[in-house]
Amino acid sequence: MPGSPDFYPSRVGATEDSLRERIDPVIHGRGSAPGPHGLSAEQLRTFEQDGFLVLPGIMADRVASLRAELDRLSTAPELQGRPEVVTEPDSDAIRSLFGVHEFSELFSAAARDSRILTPARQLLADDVYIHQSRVNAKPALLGRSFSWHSDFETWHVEDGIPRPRILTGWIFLDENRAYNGPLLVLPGSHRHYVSVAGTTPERNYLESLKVQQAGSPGIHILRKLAELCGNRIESVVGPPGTVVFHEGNLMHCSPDNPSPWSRTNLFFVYNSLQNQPVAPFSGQAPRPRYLAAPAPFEPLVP
Ligand SMILES: O=C(O)CCC(=O)C(=O)O
Ligand SMILES: [Fe+2]
Repeated sequence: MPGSPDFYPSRVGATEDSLRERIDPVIHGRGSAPGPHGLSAEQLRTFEQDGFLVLPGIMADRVASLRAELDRLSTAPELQGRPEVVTEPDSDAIRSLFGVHEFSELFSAAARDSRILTPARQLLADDVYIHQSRVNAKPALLGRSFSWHSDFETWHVEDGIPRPRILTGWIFLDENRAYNGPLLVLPGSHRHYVSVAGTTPERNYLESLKVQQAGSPGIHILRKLAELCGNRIESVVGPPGTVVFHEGNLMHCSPDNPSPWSRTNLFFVYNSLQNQPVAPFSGQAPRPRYLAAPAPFEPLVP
């Protein structure tokens, strides 16, 4: 089978990172807001300009049950030793739990809650399915950083997601504060594509889910990108139950959590049904299903 065209090459053996044009729109339709949970024209503009949109506390009523369910899953005998459970690079504390919507009806229901699914469908202007779900626990004192990256760059190179018509809707299960390791974003960076130097090691995810190296851009291109975006970094903070829509190609990272409180967030990656994966552009085998859902793709219904 001939390979699909690669409109967003990255990790293709270059010696230096480079900036490339983003050829896709950021929001994919401007129709009227679909129902009571649709985004306003102003919210669409914010997402389009900044690459993210924060809705403080809108799903607070689900937080207690999701936290309790997470506590249950974290110690569930059937999950012990499974690859979906990723520990921190320097301790046995849980860093991430992947595939939560497949393990738990409560998580699956949260992904279909109209307050998060309706805007996701509206922004992508299509039916959507879940490419990946995860909880990042960022435990008190032990939660370690995430390097600068664009999620889309990884999903493109390692999972074969063709175009940036994909986004993450995430829900704070704890308050996210300036000092507990919140996400740091470069607003506007999603409108540029960073093609990262180097190549992708075989089965890179075994390493990258603990400490990402391949696909994380270096200081020169980060400075250039920051300059294009007004030299401004924003931390994404808010109370539990806050929902954030995060464009797939937004450049972001997050620091260690040095505080005595956890910073736990739940992420659902929604992909447009018109943007189904092809063979990974790394040339390697597809990643396991808990990282990259395989066909058949069923549209989610709110
Ligand atoms: O949870 C975090 O702080 C960073 C998460 C992130 O960027 C990712 O999992 O792709
Ligand atoms: Fe990320």
